[in-house]
Amino acid sequence: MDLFDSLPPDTALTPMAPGAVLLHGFAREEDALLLQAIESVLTQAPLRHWQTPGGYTMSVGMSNCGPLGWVSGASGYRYTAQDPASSQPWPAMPESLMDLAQRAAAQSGYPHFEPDACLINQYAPGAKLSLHQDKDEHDLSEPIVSLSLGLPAVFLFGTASRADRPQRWRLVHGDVVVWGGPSRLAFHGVNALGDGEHSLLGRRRLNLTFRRVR
Ligand code: MD3
Ligand code: FE
Repeated sequence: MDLFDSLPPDTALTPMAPGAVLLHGFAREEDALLLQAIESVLTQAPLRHWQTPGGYTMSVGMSNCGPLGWVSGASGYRYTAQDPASSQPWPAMPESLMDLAQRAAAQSGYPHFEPDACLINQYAPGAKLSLHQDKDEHDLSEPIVSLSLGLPAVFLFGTASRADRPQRWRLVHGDVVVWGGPSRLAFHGVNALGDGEHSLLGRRRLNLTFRRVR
């Protein structure tokens, strides 16, 4: 099968760096279905603003679905099987979300991606994510798939050295990025979200990251 056979006809691919590829608008035509699945997760496990180990309250609202979820507190970051707010397992990962992540990964050279965690980040205008690395997952040869919905964001994408000046990329509704290989330990972050109104999501941006943690 040709690598491009299962892409929507107008999907463009942009290599961002070795191991990182931007699939423009990959999720756009299923956006309403995906949003419905996300909202159903958020009903069961509402968004919350974690404390950082340094004592700050994060401006991004977060929740999870799938067997493992990312949480933060005074004692540090970790993945848990239960939502600390309810002591219940995180909601199951909806099939539509799992399927999207696996199609995007396959398209990008990862045909066997089986995520066991999906972190849901919600940005209101002004919310931001400071430059950081994602390295709490056991097998760093596994990629991370990210889905952006709603208002556009300026994404900062550096190298494995914090000192290097990051590139800036605009991520818009329906964009999917697959991060693997040499990009997996790159420092990255999100600039403060600009105000606006999105026709489907309103005044916010959602970003989902699909990960293989264990
Ligand atoms: C580059 N989220 O939750 S996803 C995060 O838009 C996070 O909410 C961002 O960074 C957001 O940790 C961006 C893009 C992303 C995710 C993982 C990466 C970029 C990455 C891992 C390595 C390099
Ligand atoms: Fe990250």
